[in-house]
Amino acid sequence: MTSDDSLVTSRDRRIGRILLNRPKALNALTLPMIRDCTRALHDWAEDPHVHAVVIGGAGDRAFCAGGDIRALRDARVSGDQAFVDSFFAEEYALNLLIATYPKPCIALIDGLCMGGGIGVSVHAPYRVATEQAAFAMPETAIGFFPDIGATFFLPRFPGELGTYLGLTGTRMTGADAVHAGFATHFTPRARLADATAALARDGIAALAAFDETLPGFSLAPHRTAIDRCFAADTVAEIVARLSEEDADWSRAALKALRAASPSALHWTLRSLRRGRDLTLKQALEAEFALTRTTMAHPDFTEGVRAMVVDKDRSPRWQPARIEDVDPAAIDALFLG
Ligand code: QUE
Repeated sequence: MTSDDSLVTSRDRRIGRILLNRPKALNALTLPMIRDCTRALHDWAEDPHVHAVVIGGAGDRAFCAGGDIRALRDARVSGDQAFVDSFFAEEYALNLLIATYPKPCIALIDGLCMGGGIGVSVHAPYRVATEQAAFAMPETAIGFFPDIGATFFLPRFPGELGTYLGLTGTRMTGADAVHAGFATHFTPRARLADATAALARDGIAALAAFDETLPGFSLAPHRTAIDRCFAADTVAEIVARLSEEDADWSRAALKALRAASPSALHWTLRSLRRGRDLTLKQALEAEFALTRTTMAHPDFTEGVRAMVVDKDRSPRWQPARIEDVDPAAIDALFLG
């Protein structure tokens, strides 16, 4: 267990339980948490008394707000590339371990779930979202790109929904997250403790009783327009198509794209298109390679400063406009 209990593992009858336990930091994943989570999963894979693993977050504000991007920014600023490499390599290895785990893994997602939090839930075969859950891949807002296997799973969401979510960082409710593919089950927060107890008593079969009637998909009326706009091959063309729409969703999308790092939008679109043809393992390898470039770019340190450290929400991107990103420089990143 981590020295400060930021990751708590326990056994309860048939299940192993993992609790992300940094509620004041919205359970954001640190490297020690990633290491402890990995160790517990390896131990339980060999333990015949453990039939399934349940992962959840402490408190009611967040399942997990993402990776510990403050620590990544600090490492970047002090030139500690070894920390940056260890963080991403071990985080992505954990994502793959969850995807290939020999026993059922169940994520209980209540509250905010973003970035690295999606990475430790979306690859599990069972993902229960509550009516208080909020899902997002908001990396372009901090000068980064959707990683943790997002370049594998977002292109597999219906139509161009994944391109829309990955570029704009739009938040989804728990119910919408089931429609999109982030989650598989929908259960009210008030029943989560019962669900955990039932899983411990009866194993994975208990989960069927915790899948309540799903409200309709709030984006259903916009699906055709989303697919039309986000099927474009360049960020500039996506912006042009959105500008032709006259709807609240398209205005919000444009606003998000204008606020995001222009470089990050280009990395993201190229990565999502490439990910269509990759396996999860290949996608994670490609993402790791891309972290080298993106972490060296000034937009990451500036984005984390503006959104998380100083919280002024006014990043100064370099370059500042989508049309000023050099296409040849982006192409060079995606060769080979
Ligand atoms: C975009 C992001 C992240 C974000 C804010 C954004 C992100 C992330 C965090 C975060 C939140 C709380 C913490 C923390 C990090 O915020 O990925 O350490 O305590 O992890 O606008 O992508």
